[in-house]
Amino acid sequence: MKLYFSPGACSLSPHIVLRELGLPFEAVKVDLGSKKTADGGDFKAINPKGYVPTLQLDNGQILTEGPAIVQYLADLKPEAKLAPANGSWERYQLQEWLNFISTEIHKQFSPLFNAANPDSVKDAQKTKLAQRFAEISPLLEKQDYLTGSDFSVADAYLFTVLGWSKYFHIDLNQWPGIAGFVERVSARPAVAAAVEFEAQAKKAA
Ligand SMILES: N[C@@H](CCC(=O)N[C@@H](CS)C(=O)NCC(=O)O)C(=O)O
Repeated sequence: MKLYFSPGACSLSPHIVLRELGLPFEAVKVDLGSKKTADGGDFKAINPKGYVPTLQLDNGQILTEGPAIVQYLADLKPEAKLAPANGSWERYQLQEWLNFISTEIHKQFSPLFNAANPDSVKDAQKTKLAQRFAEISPLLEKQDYLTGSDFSVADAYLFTVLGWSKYFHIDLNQWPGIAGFVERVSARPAVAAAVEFEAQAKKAA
């Protein structure tokens, strides 16, 4: 399997999941500006949408969209319990979290990355994000992870997007549940390995 990624982008979520599962994979760095892969290939020929994460299976099939990719990966190794069984109520609750993170957090960060947006737009986005963080923080004070006591693919995704707060001077310590969550997830060996790998990949740019 190949995971097309960009250091620190939302592709960190499936990267963490691959390492948590101990699955063999090749990480292929993508330059999101030029849409070139590290070996100079045309990334848009692989994913015409031009964004990461993108997963390429050994048979050549391509899967895009982070929430779909992490569920596909978790289902390759159900015994690792990174996602509940398909069709179960708990699986729908996991999907509820993945959709929430995608639409209410991930895509609310996106305007902050666009230098062309005025401060008024960015401030409004920060207010929305703060509201979401305030909503989920109490839950994460009561339990270690989003779905309970066990780490799931939703936690990999939430951890990934929370990591962008540092670029925009959003101090996560305002929300003790969130701050504790980030500390817990950072301490997981697979997560630390993924983060370190991407830091090195960024330096090698
Ligand atoms: N809907 C996609 C969005 C992925 C996405 O936003 N990827 C960003 C990095 S976090 C990207 O590659 N942006 C470059 C671009 O859109 O040109 C998903 O959820 O996987």
